[in-house]
Amino acid sequence: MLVQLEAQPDVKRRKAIDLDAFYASIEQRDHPEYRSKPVIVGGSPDRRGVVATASYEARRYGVHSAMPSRTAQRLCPDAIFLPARFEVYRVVSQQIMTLFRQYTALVEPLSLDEAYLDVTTAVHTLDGAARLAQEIKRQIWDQTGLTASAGVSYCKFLAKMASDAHKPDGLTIITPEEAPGFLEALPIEKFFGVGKVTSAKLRDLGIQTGADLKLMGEERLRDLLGKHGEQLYRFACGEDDQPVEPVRERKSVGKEVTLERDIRDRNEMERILENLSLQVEGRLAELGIAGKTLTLKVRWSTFELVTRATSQPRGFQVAQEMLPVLRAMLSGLVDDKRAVRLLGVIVSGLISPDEICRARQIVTPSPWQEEYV
Ligand code: DCP
Ligand code: MG
Repeated sequence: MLVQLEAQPDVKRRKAIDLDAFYASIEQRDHPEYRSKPVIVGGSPDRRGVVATASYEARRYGVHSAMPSRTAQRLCPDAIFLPARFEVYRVVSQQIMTLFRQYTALVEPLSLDEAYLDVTTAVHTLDGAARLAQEIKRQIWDQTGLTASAGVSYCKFLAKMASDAHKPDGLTIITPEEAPGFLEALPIEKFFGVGKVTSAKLRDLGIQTGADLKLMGEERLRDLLGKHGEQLYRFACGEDDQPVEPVRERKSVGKEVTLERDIRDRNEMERILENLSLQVEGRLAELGIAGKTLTLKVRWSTFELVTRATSQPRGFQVAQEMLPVLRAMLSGLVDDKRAVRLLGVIVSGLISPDEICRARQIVTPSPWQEEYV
């Protein structure tokens, strides 16, 4: 006789980690003279810009993200306004995401400075998860000189709430026992996905906290807000079974084109490769990365596929560097007899432009850094 035992429902261990005043902290890190001062990163107040973020010193004056810079200046006249340096922020983002992936493969980035981690298999208890969060926070500090806030709980929604609870440099655990009390007291605006419109609707009905949401019941919330209402009710009850969905780490950047008609003309192929490498250059610049290996992909009219790759320690980041190498690889492949139906250019072995600069031992900025200023 086989007796199947119901598996003990396992408490998942999830956490959210979010860096504090991300862009502004990086500026303070890189410019010691701005430390302990109100720093605002974003558009200039003279040019109708908006605030991307503000240091905690500036937040004390009421400055926050998405506020017109002019308003921010009025609230905090001593604020130091700085333009964003996205290429630097991207490098730090890659650093922290790589760090997270050393602890679990289940990393779901939410933005440049924030991710969910599922550490259910790495640790056995929520306390263990909290110790791991402490260790990750320390690693972030050691590797980047930045502080982060972490939230640990059994689901994504509560982990996120927990990470916001004690910013900056916070670490908050919400256990299954603590969750109902925490949620009952939580103002509705703090519930994930509740914006101005929803909160106004709810406040009109006298609903102010999680406890009120629960009292209102699933049906009435569904009538009022549709599917979102159902979700909100489940959140208020501390139920959220959304898995942490990892985004695979990017391994390459490539562009390819299937030609409208098969071609034999070498000049035409080179023109297409130039176009493709410009597109690859643009994508690399957007992502703030470069790569050590350049691959040429050719599909013959017979559908047979061939690739040729070249690596160089100084890396590839702009079309100008890719083209001579692509031309050389192309010469080794094509002859007058066979026609080509597809061409592709791929850059892999991705590395940050910083590493490339080091490999080239140059001190000048990389060719496309100016784009972001
Ligand atoms: N950001 C932006 N515009 C917004 C919100 C954010 O450009 N409206 C950018 C700037 C932030 C970064 O994204 O530094 C991360 O966003 P967060 O919401 O995590 O905000 P911060 O990290 O700046 O502050 P906090 O300490 O509240 O996380
Ligand atoms: Mg942040």
